[in-house]
Amino acid sequence: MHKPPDRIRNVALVGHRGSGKTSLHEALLFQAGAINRLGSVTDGSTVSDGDEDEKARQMSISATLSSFEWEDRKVNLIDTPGDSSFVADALGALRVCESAVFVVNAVMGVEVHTNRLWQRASELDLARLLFVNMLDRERADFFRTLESLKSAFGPHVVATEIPIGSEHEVGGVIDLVDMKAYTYAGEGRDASQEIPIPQELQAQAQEYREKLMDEVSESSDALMERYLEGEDISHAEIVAALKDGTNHGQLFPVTCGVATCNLGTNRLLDALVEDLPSPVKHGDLEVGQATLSPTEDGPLFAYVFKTRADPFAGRINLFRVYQGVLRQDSHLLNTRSHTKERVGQMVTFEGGRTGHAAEFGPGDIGAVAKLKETRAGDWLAARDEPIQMPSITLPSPVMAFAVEPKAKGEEDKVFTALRRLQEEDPTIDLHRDPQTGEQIVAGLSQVHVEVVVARLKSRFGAEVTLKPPRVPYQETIRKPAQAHGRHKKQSGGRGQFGDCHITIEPLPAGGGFEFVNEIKGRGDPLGLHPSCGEGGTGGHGGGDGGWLSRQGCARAPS
Ligand SMILES: Nc1nc2c(ncn2[C@@H]2O[C@H](COP(=O)(O)OP(=O)(O)OP(=O)(O)O)[C@@H](O)[C@H]2O)c(=O)[nH]1
Ligand SMILES: [Mg+2]
Repeated sequence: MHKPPDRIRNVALVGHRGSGKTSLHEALLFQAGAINRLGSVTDGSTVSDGDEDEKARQMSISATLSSFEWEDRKVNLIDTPGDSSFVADALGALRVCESAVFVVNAVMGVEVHTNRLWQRASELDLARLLFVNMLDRERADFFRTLESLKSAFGPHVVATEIPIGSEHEVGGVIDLVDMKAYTYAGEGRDASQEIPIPQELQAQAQEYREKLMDEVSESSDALMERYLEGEDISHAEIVAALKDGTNHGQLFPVTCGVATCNLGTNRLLDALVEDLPSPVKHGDLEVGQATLSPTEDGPLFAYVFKTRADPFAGRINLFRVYQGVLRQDSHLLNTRSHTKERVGQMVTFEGGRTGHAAEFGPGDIGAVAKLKETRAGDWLAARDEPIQMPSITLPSPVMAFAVEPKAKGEEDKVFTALRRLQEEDPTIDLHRDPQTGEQIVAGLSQVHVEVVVARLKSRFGAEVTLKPPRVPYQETIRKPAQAHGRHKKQSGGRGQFGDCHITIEPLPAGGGFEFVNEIKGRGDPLGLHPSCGEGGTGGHGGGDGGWLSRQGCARAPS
């Protein structure tokens, strides 16, 4: 049985490189009981960042999906890479989720990539929570970070809690909705304990509570009136207004903690299921002519947002069901290739363990192995419908290398593997330079291309060398010139005689090639001047300097 769509939460963890997303992903899985040990990025023991190259570089390279149950909701949590070279996976995850948790480093505040991702989340109309992480680090400052968030993302960014203590003395949080304080004694699941609000923090807590209430009361005129008249607003009313504002992208609650110490993550976990929208609440998806509703009855439409190339399991496709129920052993259409696909084994990722599922309901996210044609960006549907997600604008590759197999005769193996990695990451460009004949692999940075090379070896056993690509020097016409040629043939029968005068001159850059026939009267009785024009293009190197060829040609049988 699948979870009803109103019990599902699809959440992407996004943020700048190294802000602590993978550590937070780990802490949330641990807190929810999906794993029994809190792994760490530094010793390479986290569920996400499971690939060897991720462990070696201590950074996320691909998106990782984990599904777990909390408070009778199914949470599909996607940890995304923060490095801009691997932005394709972060943008892909944002597309299929209703909500995003922005993880922000409390030392650095808002960083450049956070801005870009926020922009994308706004375009997609996603609900957003913010988690100010790394409160334990030297020079961490929650309040300075909060101000940087407000100035970057507007006044509706509002703290729902503030920390107790700072840097290595951070010890807990104060909940501004209920005005209750909690300390954390260690990393355990039950480490949080309620305490009275420390005396020295009471004024600050009151100040931030008022800021929160100002925001919350803006949600309705009636609430605003009562608030201004000094009436008590109940816990339930505050929570409902917060939830409503968050769901409609009008309010962005800020929580805080220390992911590596599991501090504050229990509260974030509750917020994921209580405050963030389900696929039902987020509503229908309009794609082209089609309107897809998260209901079980309609024909099935599932979108593939991520492909992973595995040398043993083949292609693994991560999908999101937008309408209907995706069942094992069903036959579906790939609407791009118009080919049939039989859905074999479907997979769930449950905190490091892989499980099997017989079906996925509307709004759910899962994975399927061994589809023949399907890859990221494709739709699987019950009927052939011209349906396409608006394409994501991805950055263009800037770092190109000529790639060659290390061993002779391995061309096929290397280029097949490269094409499979390209399916996994659409920002990799792979092409043959028609002028130099070299195979070029290009990416968004040096690290990006290095990762491709490392994955070729570790996943496909294909070793390559990279070289700077040869630059195909091209010639062009700089100034006018003239030439004259004569053709004579007298080997029996009627002889041939031709006389050709040609002038070449440059055109403005990018002007292409122009041929002007200046033969007057009957000077070319057999109509041979087009061949002269074609002959003219052959000498041009193809650079961007345009050129003009004028020809006066006289030809007559002798
Ligand atoms: N002191 C401290 N260190 C943290 C905290 N969260 C994460 N770290 C450390 O910061 C480093 C980066 O953490 P990650 O969880 O890998 O960050 P990320 O956002 O997933 O990084 P990318 O995937 O590369 O963008 C690791 O060494 C973590 O151990 C925290 O709350 N406090
Ligand atoms: Mg990470």
